[in-house]
Amino acid sequence: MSHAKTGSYIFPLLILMLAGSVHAQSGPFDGTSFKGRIAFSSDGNYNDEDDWGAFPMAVAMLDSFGVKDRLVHVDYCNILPKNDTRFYREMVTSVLGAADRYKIDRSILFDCQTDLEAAIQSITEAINASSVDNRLYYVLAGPMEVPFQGIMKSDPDKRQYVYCISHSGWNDGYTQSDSALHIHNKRDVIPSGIHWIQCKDGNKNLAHPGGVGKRSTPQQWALYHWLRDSTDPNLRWIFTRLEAEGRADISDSTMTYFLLTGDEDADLPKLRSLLDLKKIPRIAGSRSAVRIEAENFRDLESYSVTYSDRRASHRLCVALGPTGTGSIGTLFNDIYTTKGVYDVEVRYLDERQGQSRLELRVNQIPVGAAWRASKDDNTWQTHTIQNVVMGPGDSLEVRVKGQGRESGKLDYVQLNLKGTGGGSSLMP
Ligand SMILES: [Ca+2]
Ligand SMILES: [Ca+2]
Ligand SMILES: [Ca+2]
Repeated sequence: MSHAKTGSYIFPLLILMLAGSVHAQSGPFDGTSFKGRIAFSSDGNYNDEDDWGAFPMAVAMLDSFGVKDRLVHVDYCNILPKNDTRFYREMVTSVLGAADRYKIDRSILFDCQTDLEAAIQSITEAINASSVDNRLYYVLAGPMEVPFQGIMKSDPDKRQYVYCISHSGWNDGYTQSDSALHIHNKRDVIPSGIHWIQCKDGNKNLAHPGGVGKRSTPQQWALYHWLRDSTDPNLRWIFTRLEAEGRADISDSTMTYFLLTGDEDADLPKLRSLLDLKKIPRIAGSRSAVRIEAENFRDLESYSVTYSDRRASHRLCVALGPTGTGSIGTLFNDIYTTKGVYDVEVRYLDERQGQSRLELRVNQIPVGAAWRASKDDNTWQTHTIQNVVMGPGDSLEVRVKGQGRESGKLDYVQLNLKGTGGGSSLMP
């Protein structure tokens, strides 16, 4: 892969000015107070046991950060096409057990197997209660169907204040073996007007092992013995929920850690420090790198999502349709981001069958020179445009003019922060 660098849009003096200024907290959490509300969506009733442990861990995080009063909605057991009675019973035990231990009001809990209509209604009401000063952060730890139904019934004008957070291609509806469990996928949700935020996949650091049907080894269990041996009885109880799983997998809880810290790399030492040692970590003012997956751009014009290239980030990318010309566009609106100077990476596949022309635009204006996919070696390439000044609310677009039989595949656009801008708080 090459690392081409082009363009320069601001003078070095401006970089220094921006780098030296104090930037506003871009939240939603500042280490003390959480601005807005939180909602959870979980499965656990079929297929994968991980939420039996991940859900209590996420609630324990809210408790440690002192923000559990911000939780306004929980839907769970939300795999609708199938339901395994043993899985269902264990997930209900985890959800009600966590709620009672951490004093979450049961009135905000919605069992999708017994109370689906009320679950959907609750999502709709949570969205409709949103405003510029009271945003909703909806953590998606199961399939998209129930969130989809709640979002579709909501007031379209309120969706701009809703942030859906996901980390998993499976949850998002992309799977080869379990497609029968998914009715709608995230592409049915993303164009609705909500903001879609994808953090890194928690299976890397918080699943030992990941994968349905596997068992943890003694060495893997030992990584979690700080829960078993804690002086906190609630953490000791969470360990019993991992034992019920038969393996130590709390991967979906990575999203809640990210929501409350801006840190996409939750791991066991960090969770131990927070939950057992009760230390609040440093909260990111602005993330140093924000990756916006191409498959999560709001508007795909002549582009569609392609699944299963293992070389692609989250194994998903977008490919051009037969017209050979298209674009992807979205708003830059991730959490813990700020106005600043960014190096912008565009990740694209340079196929042998053509030399497509690519161009990046910010707020409809081209930044940097257009370039061609002319290496023709069938590898993913990173093209970097340096020193782009942008901030939350700005629009991003990649325009591609296909050439030959190249399909113009795009994986992601990543913004790497070089210096932060002063002042404004920067959400739309
Ligand atoms: Ca899950
Ligand atoms: Ca090419
Ligand atoms: Ca991707």
